[in-house]
Amino acid sequence: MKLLIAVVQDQDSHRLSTALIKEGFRATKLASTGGFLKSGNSTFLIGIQDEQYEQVLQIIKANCKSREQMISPVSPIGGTAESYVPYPVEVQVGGATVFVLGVEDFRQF
Ligand code: 2BA
Repeated sequence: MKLLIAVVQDQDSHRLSTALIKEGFRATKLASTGGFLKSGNSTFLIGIQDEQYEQVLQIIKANCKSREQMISPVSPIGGTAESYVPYPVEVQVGGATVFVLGVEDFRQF
């Protein structure tokens, strides 16, 4: 068994959870915040059998899009002036960041 931890953009989270349910997968969606952009994203915990791995990856890939996002500069008052960037910077936010963990045991009571 595996546990997939998938960080996806909020714009894709409803579509992804609908697609997972439709294909018979169970998932838990957590509200999360990206450490860099400090904006909301969604983290899915998806418990699957090993042989379902490729199918779930395909579902995530098909439902999560990569997007460009602008970061506005924040005045460094009280912060470090060296890291201050005085103009907006564009970053590419991935469709999904997926961590794959082996599950030692799984119980439901
Ligand atoms: P954020 O941390 O808000 O990062 C959003 C996007 O900003 C990243 O997209 C990346 O393009 C850029 N970025 C992040 N840290 C950066 C840095 N130190 N310097 C320059 N650019 C930086 P993604 O890489 O697609 O990540 C999307 C979200 O996935 C992240 O949101 C974070 O919530 C999660 N994530 C990505 N890598 C992770 C990791 N290694 N561990 C835990 N969460 C991760």
